[in-house]
Amino acid sequence: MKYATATFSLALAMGCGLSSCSEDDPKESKDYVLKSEDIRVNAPEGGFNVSVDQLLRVAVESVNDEGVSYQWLLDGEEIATSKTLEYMFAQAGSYQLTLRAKQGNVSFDYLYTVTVGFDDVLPPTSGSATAYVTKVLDFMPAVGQFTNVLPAYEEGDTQESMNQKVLDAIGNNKKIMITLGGYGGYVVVGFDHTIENKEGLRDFRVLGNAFYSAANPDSNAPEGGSCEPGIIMVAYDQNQNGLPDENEWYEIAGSAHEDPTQELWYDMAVEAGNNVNCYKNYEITYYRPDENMGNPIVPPMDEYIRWEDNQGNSGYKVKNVYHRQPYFPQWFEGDKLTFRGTCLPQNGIDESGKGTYYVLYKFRYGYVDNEVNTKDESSIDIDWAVNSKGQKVKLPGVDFIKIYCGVNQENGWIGECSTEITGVEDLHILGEEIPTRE
Ligand SMILES: [Ca+2]
Ligand SMILES: [Ca+2]
Ligand SMILES: [Ca+2]
Repeated sequence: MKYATATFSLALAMGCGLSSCSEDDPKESKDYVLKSEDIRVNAPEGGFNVSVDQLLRVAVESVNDEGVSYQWLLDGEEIATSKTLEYMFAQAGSYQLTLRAKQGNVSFDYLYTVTVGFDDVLPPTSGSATAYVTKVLDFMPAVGQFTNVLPAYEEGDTQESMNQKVLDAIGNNKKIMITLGGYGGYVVVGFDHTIENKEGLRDFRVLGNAFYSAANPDSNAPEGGSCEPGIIMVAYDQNQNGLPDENEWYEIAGSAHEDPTQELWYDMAVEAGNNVNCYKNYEITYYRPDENMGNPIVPPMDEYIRWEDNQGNSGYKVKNVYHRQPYFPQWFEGDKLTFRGTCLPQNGIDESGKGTYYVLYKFRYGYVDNEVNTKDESSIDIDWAVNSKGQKVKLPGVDFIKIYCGVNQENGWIGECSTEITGVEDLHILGEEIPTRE
């Protein structure tokens, strides 16, 4: 009975569509009054499932479209005003889709969940694939005492020649150290194959130079020393264009992403007056210092390079007496450098109380240059990747890795917290089986 009514009304609505009536015509639109049950969407149980970059088409069945407008909202933001929705999702994750049907002052919302993932099945990794970095796509360290040194900048160097120097250092298992400088400094690397995300296993390791301090005055302290965490982003080349597109990046959610208060040194850092917030949309800008305008700077210099962040903080990066070269990347031509990302709690504490013994404490897991390379927690499970909303996504594998320094902190005479890297290893090609965390 209901079906017959719907068919009849639909025919009427179509007839109306062919003639001259419109929703602007008050005489005609008052004949039909929209009711909630007049709109139907054939949604699967548990919501829609779709793959990244594939078309989701949602058709609406209605009794009568007279004076009725349709609006589609994704997580509350309008994405379409057509009756039938056609939409492609650029990022994996879970979304709330709302259909809003409106007639005059009458409005009904219909809510659906859309789960966006990947349906790709990776071909087996070929026998000739190497476990190590084979490409460097970008490299921009932030201000730091080893910037322009690791690797060395020489007059005339360009972004391209610096990328090549980084590849010569950390590519192909050479294991020569590079620095990312202070917060935000980054490198983007690629491989000759896709690093597979194997179920239940960690998949790759980024090598750093983290070590534990041998003589912490606080003998009860948790593990720490020189832990200078870099945050990892991963990209699966879903569109197969050989490049990491903006929408293809996901961040590895390490322990402080999950809950910074669980770090074993958290209370100590609070007591030391550290900034222990974990900022999700942090942004910092460093301003080129005067030495680039022909004024040599004689260290030490407390007010060397000015910085500002988007949390209302600002200050200067210092130049120390041990490293006298410019700390601002010399092949970069602009007057200021801006970096964005997650900013981790400050993990450095002066354990001597007089500025002589700094300990940079270890985060529990999920970062680079944070755990000794031989320990399991230096390795990463691709399953820890999250989208910009912090939702877990299940990538089939990873073609590109970006690493950026995750802490903005100066630690007295030892200088800024700066992530160092010597390479990346595909654990599956090396035959290392490291179970993921519980
Ligand atoms: Ca895995
Ligand atoms: Ca791509
Ligand atoms: Ca380091």
